[in-house]
Amino acid sequence: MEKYEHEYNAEQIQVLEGLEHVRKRPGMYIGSVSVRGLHHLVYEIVDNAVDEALAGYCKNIKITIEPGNIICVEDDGRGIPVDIHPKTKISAAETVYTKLNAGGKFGGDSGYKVSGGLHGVGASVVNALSDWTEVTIQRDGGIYQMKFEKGKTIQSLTKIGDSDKTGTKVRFYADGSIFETLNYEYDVLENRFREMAFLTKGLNIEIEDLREDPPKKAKFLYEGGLKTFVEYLNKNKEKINPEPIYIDKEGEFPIEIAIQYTTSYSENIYTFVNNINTIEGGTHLEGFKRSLTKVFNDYAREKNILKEKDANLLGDDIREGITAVISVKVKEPQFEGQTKTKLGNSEVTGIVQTVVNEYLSAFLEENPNIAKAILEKCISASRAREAARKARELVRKKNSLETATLPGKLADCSSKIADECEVYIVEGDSAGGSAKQGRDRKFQAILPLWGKMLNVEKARADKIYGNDKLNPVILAVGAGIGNEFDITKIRYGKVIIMADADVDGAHIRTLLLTFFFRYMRPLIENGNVYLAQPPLYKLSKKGMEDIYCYTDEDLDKRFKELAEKGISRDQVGIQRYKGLGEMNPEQLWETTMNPETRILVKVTMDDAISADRVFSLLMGDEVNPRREFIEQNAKYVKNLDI
Ligand code: 1YM
Repeated sequence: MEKYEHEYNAEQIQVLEGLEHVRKRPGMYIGSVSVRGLHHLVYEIVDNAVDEALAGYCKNIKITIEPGNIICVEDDGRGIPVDIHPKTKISAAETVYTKLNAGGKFGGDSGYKVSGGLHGVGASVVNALSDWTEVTIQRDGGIYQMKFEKGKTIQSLTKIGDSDKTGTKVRFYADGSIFETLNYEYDVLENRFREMAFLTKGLNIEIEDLREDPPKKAKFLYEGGLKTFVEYLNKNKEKINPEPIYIDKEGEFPIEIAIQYTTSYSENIYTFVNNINTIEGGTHLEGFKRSLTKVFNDYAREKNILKEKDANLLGDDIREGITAVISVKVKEPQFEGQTKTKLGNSEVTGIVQTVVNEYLSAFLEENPNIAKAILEKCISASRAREAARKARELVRKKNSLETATLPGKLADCSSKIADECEVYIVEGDSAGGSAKQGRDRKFQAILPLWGKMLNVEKARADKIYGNDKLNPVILAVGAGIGNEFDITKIRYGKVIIMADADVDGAHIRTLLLTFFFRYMRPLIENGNVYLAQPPLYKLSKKGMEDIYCYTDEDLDKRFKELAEKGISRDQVGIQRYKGLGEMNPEQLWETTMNPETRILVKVTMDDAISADRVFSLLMGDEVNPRREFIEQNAKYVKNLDI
């Protein structure tokens, strides 16, 4: 017995060391300590509740952001087991919250719980990174509670009452000494929970933000699963098949797929493995693509839509205008790739392919009109691809004739080291002129654009290559477009859009961002795209250095500071900048281009799904949803962050 007592303590010490390591190296467990990592804490706890829903025991999950950035997650599942765990000699619930990797469900078959990578690292990591955590469990007729501070048990699991209900409630307050911010972003959480609800048919997820008065809240429950997801994604697009093609099959492993074609030119396929967005794709996507290409080609041949002399349609042609969501549940997923979001399990390809083959060929047979409409679009995509190839060759030939492959308007920098180089894409010739004179020509290049820009949302690739506004951008960046885009070839580490802070500027910014999003997406994903922030005001007074203000809040703050020094508003001259062109080269350098003093906003794409929706909404054909969006977001539009 003595010996056991000793081992028990050793175990406990090991537990503490495990969580201590989480606190020392949080990035290893949750990716980062930015707001992203903070949100990760919420996902970890909600994941446990969703697992309980997938196991068939939980119907409702509620997430509350309480005032002061406290998170509360509740579910109506079985409740985390409260019995004493034989190995650790503490309750199962306390073990889950204090032992690293215990979240992998030692209580029974682990089902589809994901191990490894950033996901599923479990409740103990949340506990370790929280100032305090409080867990309340209703189970076996009782209410049980335990409390922790910075991962250490303050109160072991204790019965505090009786109840005939079951469920788990977790409240935690993240540790402000670990995270850069404790401010949860409601919109980001709402998007993720909507996605989770789409992915888990029949699960009711509610979110409420009590930090605001009145509280923000949303409720997601989709009986249609991925079918509803695809309808949501295509809300602002014109559909070819009004009802999504829908596959839901429990075979060797669960496969759920929804497909809807639109008249747009982009391909939007989102894939998930165990509810995790596999951004880099993998074997499930591979199986899907192979099947799609084969089934459509076979059908087109059989029905003589493709004649004997015609070449097969390419995958790219068949996927033009497609919106699809693929979700598979795999027992032991292997995640590969740079961000560990690429499914590696090789057996998945063939299984997905077989399932899609069977459903899709049956669907085409039963819906000949839809099949015909989709194939017509594929064939015109194929023709456009051929035209694009010719356009591209023409551009290449022309460029090689001129020997220089760089656009004439580009004022290049002298350095050739991409990492230290920047290109400013500037609206208007006069601002371009100031920028050229004001820049540091060693590492800053200037590309002036003028006139009306092509809306890529309404154009195919063949129109892009020959376009006199976009072609200089493609050549300057130097890495191609679309499937041929090669991030290792970019000529500048920073691609900076510099446009006026007015409506026209916002328009050109959105057009360029749409172009980058649709045709050079890795450039955004890799964090190479920036927005320059020119000042809105200049304050000047004799004997005082000029002060530049970048926002209205900034202006108020500066006036307050001046007032403290006894300088009143009417003693200072205030100039409002309407456009970049109003600044002389020195001013433009000082305020907007000098790396020491400028403000750059990095364009990030946390969420390709919302970005796609926003772009098709801002740039597409449907007018009403666009008006709605602009009305709802008017105050944010100037800081459009996709
Ligand atoms: C608000 C967070 O954690 N719910 C939750 C967690 C568990 C169970 C039910 C559960 C699982 C099992 C059996 C099982 C967990 N249990 C464990 C462990 N909500 C939340 N609801 N009974 C209940 O998997 O066999 C880990 S999580 F390991 F203790 F079983």
